[in-house]
Amino acid sequence: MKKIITYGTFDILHYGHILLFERAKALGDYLIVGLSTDEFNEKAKKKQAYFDYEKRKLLRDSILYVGEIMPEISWAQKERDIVEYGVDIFVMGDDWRGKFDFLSHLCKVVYLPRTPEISTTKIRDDLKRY
Ligand code: C2G
Repeated sequence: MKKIITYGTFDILHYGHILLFERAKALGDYLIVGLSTDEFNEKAKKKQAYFDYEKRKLLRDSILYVGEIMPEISWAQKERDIVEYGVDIFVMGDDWRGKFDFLSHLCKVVYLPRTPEISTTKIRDDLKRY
């Protein structure tokens, strides 16, 4: 079974996230999502998600492409996760291109094109105008 892993906050779920899940899953058989915890968002990413971790996790559980969710609590957990989960492919959107090449000694690293016209920030900004 070919395992894929990806990480993110996935706040205010939108089709850009779902397309990423779909394309990541298409690379293998089982997709693991490292979902950024609220604490990791606040401390490391300096951003606060609109939905808290439990709600963001619930949305993911309903998605066909996602095999399982685990918490992303630090930038440094990826290497351990790849080994412990027996991951074959690490996937991120290409806004991260190059940032995770250091993982290529452990598994294949793939950057998928972002869906350009949508983002959680854009949704939040657009809603402010209503
Ligand atoms: N994404 C995408 N298209 C969009 C928006 C996001 O393909 N329109 C992808 C991003 O490239 C990323 C994933 O969806 O691979 C999750 O995006 P975010 O929730 O914004 O996560 P991010 O803040 O990039 O944090 O350790 C990695 C980090 O947790 C990633």
